Amino acid sequence: MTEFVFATHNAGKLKELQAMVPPSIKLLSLDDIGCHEEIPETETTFKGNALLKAQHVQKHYGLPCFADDSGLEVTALDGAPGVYTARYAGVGCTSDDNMDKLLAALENQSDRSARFVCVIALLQGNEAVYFEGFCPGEILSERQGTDGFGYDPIFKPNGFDRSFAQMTMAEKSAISHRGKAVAQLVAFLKNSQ
Ligand code: ITT
Repeated sequence: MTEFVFATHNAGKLKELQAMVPPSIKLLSLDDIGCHEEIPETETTFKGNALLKAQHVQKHYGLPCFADDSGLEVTALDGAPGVYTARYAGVGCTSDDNMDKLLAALENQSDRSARFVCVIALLQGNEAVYFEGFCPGEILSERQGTDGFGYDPIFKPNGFDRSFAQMTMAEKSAISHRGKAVAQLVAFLKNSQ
């Protein structure tokens, strides 16, 4: 059994990760280790911010750790909101505020293509190993479904006629940016045992 902290304050991400990792990997949440502070995300890349989150836990709690930084890149917005996806509508905003802002920004836009990106940084001593996953799709013109978290109700992955919020967690994870990144992480951990 290997124990890792998954450095996120996002309950939706944690729930997905817990369902994805095999029983041989025990995941500890930030709550489990008593880390309640906000971890600064001051970098301009997903990789940089994933590393900051993992390093924070290693430095202050001395535990094996990985972190995910993720977001939405919208073609018509030149890749925005990107690393600012969580706070697109401002610091302290809700997912509903974010979705409203994105729907307004894409009003009358014919190109609604976008992709979700997820980068996981796994710390091994002072070295970081990165795993990346993408999920191409489009931004719907209105919310569909209520499951999931974040922008799930307005994101429809390519090849499906449902939003992420209309899928079960297992269906979403099989094709999602996070599911793809985690599959690589799990394979890496198995090979390095
Ligand atoms: P942590 O930093 O504590 O992990 P966070 O929510 O701030 O939590 P990010 O900085 O990685 O996480 O922001 C990513 C945002 O992108 C997240 O808040 C969601 O709004 C959105 N997002 C990422 N993955 C998503 C998914 O699978 N479904 C819907 N929205 C997602």
